[in-house]
Amino acid sequence: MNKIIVIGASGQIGSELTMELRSRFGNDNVVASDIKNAAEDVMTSGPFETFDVMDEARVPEVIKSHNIDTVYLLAAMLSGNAEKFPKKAWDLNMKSLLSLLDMAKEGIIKKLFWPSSIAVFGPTTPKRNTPQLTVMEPSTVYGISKQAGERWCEYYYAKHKVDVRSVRYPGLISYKTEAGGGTTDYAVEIFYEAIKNSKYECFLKEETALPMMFMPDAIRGTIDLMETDPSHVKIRSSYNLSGISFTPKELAAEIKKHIPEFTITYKPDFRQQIAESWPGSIEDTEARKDWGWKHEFGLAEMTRVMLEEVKKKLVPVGVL
Ligand code: AKB
Repeated sequence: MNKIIVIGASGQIGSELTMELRSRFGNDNVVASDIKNAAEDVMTSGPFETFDVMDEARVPEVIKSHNIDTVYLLAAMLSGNAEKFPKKAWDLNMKSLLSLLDMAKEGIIKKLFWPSSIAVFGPTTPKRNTPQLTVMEPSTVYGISKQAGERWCEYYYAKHKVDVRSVRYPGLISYKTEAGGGTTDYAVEIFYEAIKNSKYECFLKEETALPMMFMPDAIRGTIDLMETDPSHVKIRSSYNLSGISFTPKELAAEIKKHIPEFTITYKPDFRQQIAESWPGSIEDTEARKDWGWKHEFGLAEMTRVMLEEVKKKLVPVGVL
C-alpha cells in the first residue's frame, strides 16, 4: 500500500484530491499538509501536517516520519497573483518542485505528481484544439514557471529515472473550495453571484473561450495517471488534458436556463490579457491513448451540479 502526502491540501484541488485519495486508499495512508488549515473534513478525517513547502529541512523530515513514497505537490501561485508577485511566484513554483524532484532522485520518495497548466502555451500557440507538441512561448510569470517545471520533470525522468507525472490542467470548476488568484476563477465566482444576487460582473470579455474542466473529472484523471503502469506514461513533461471549452457568454446562457433573471456584465481587467494568451481549446489524444483518459462532464451537466451544490452550501451559512 502506498503512503501518500498531498502538499497544498487546503487549496481548490488539494482539498478534493485528499478526500478522494483517502476514500480509495484509507484515511491513515493519506497525509494532508499545507501552510494553513484546510477544510474541516480534510483536517479531521486523517493525518494533517502544517508546514511551508519552502522549508527545505521540514519537508523531508515530514516525508520520512510518515514513510511517504508518493507525493502530490499542489502548492503553487496561480496566474493572476503571479503577475502581482513575480519573484515570489517563481520561487514558490520552482523551488518546491526542484526540492521534491531531488528527493525522488535520492530515493526518499518513489513517485511525484506535479500539476502543469494550459498557461504553458502563449500568444504564438495555435488557439484551437492546441496539440500536445506545439509552439510554446508563455507570456505570463505563471506560464513561464510551468513551462520551466515541465522541462525539469522531463530532465529528471531522462537523467535520473525519476517517476514524475503531470497534466496540464485547464481552468478547474468546483464547489468545495473556491479557487484563488487564477484567470479562470470567473467560472467559479459566477455561480456564487448568480445564486446570491442573480447577476455577475465578469473580469473577462464575453467572447473569451478557455479550456475548462469540472473538478470530479480532474481528480479522477489525476489519480488514474498516478495509478497507471509506468510503462504507459510516455510523456514525462506534462499531458494535455481536455474537458469543456466555453466563453463567459456561453456559461451565462447556461446559468440563465436555471435562473432566468440572471444577468451578466463585462468589465475586463488585467486578466483579459492573460486569457487572450492562452488557447481556447486543447486536444488530448496522447492522454486518451496512453492511459485511457476520458472526461465525463459537459457544460450543461457541470452547470446543473454547480448550481445545486453551491445553493446547498450557501443556505446553512445564512447567505440565502
Ligand atoms: C489559472 O487561471 O491560473 C489556473 C490555470 C489555468 O492554471 N486556473
